[in-house]
Amino acid sequence: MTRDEAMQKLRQAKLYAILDTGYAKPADWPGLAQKLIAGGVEILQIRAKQSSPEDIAGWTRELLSVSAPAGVLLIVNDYPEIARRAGANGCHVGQNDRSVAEVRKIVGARALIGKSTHSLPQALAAQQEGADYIGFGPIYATPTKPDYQPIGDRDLRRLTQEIHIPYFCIGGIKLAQIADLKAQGVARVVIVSALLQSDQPTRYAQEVCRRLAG
Ligand code: TZP
Ligand code: MG
Repeated sequence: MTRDEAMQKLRQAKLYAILDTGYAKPADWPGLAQKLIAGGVEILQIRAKQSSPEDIAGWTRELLSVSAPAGVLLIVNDYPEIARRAGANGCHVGQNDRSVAEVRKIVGARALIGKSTHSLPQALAAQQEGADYIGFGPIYATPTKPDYQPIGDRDLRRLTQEIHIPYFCIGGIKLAQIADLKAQGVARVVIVSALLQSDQPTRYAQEVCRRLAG
């Protein structure tokens, strides 16, 4: 996929799901990815905080065989070298990881680089730094990142005005929050636990997309 194609997919995407070892075992990821993609997920991330780089590289290759034919972007959390070597569409880094410029040197010009941000100043800094997209949150309290203070929805209006790269709200987002987020101008969300713990991930994703579009 060219950079332009990846950027276009990124801009169009509304629902970004993370496959996280905290909620689903990697052996189940390919099947889960199929179901999420069927429900309208357009970006998938691999997030495996306790796993070895070798394992993560293997899972990345497996998932690419599901995501790529569907035209879905696959992003690797934390490991630009793996993203590069496995041919993933990009890498996602946090505030304590390497800078966007350093990650860019590893992943190359084509790959997307996402950055986690937890405040409006961090979001502005990530945009300035050259991130292709940002995650912004946790908006609401979440067991997936229990040590983070939720930031709430108060800055979302300003984010909409001041951030010109795609931004995805994240953290404690479930179906019930979509209307509130939409009312604040939010167009894109990342969901982890609500999708991975759903009995019907396809239906859940479809309903998130329907509410985001409606
Ligand atoms: N970054 C900010 S909040 C969060 C991450 C990775 C976790 C979101 O998970 P959930 O389960 O959708 O609340
Ligand atoms: Mg990280």
